[in-house]
Amino acid sequence: PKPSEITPAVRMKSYACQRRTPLKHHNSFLTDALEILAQNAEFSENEGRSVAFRRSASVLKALPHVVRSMDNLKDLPCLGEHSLRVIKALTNVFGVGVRTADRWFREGLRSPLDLIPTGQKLNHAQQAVEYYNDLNTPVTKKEAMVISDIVDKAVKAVLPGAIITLSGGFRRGKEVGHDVDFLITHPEEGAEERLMPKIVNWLDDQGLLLYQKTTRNSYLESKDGPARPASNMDRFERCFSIFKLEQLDSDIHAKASSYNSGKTAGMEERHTGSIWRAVRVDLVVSPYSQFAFATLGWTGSKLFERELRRWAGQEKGMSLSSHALYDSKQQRYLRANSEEEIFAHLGLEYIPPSERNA
Ligand code: TTP
Ligand code: MN
Ligand code: MN
Ligand code: MN
Repeated sequence: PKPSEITPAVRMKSYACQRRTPLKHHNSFLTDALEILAQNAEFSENEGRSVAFRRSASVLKALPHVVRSMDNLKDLPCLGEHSLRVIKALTNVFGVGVRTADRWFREGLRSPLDLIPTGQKLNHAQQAVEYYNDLNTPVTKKEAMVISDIVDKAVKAVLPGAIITLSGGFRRGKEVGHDVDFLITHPEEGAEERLMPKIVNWLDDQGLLLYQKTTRNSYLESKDGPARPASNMDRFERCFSIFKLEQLDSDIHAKASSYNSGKTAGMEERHTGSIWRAVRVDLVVSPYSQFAFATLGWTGSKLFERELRRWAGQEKGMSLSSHALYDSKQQRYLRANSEEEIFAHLGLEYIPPSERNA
């Protein structure tokens, strides 16, 4: 090939938390397929394979150019045999690849019942089935902003002085999400205890909740040891909820088909003309002393979080969770008041939220 056609080899660090991963990158057609396979592996409970696919997708997201041939992949980390085979197939027969990926996605579609935490009453589950279509319609940034205002009002009504942060994908600059995530704290340590039931009651009184399941904070009574929860789940007081979001006129006309009207959804009688949709919202309450860790932990992406913890453990002998950072050598917890301080403790260059889309 002519020199101009040769893509220069990219030196890439092997941990996602050492790399900058933008939201918009050059290889979506490959990373979409790899992530569908990752999801498939997850459904068949093959966690190892799922993570392997996610790692290779993440490497391609950080590449500054489109992958055009297998040569472009020389010396890149985390590309295993399975991933390479998929990439090879897709780069060779691009059109077929995309259609195949589409079909995999449809076949692997989750059951609406997955939305419901186990042990719920059946009528709750049945309701969730009705919201399934809404919940599969991406939440826009505009809708996230409306929900932000509602959550802000609710929290400040029950605890003046509280601080509310939009976290998750919207904090990373995503235009759409599958839900809206919020982190709540109060500068006075302890003032946040048992806050969630009050927030939930306020929202429920206003008729803003279709579903909610609150889990109590279990950090103090947990026996997990320093900064290391038994599972990846954290132990904050948390609410898995479905909001009933009134629609703006302009949005109804734009996307009429994806919304429920009061009558067809079979819900209790509402004002005539009231149109709403269901939106998944995660609320998390953190004590002030853990807020920086909670913010880092709830900003994502999930792979970025996983890689941060792997970096901490394998490269620094530290243990990171959404609650704390423990230094095993010094045998003590390292405090932090900001995400910047946590990156510094970990010996990492600070990566802003918009570049944590690993
Ligand atoms: P998600 O809301 O699942 O993902 P997202 O906001 O990145 O993307 P989407 O647009 O699809 O909603 O999770 C947000 C972050 O919260 C993610 O980094 C993982 C973290 N998280 C926890 O720390 N603990 C948990 O129990 C869950 C479910 C998520
Ligand atoms: Mn989210
Ligand atoms: Mn998600
Ligand atoms: Mn979430």
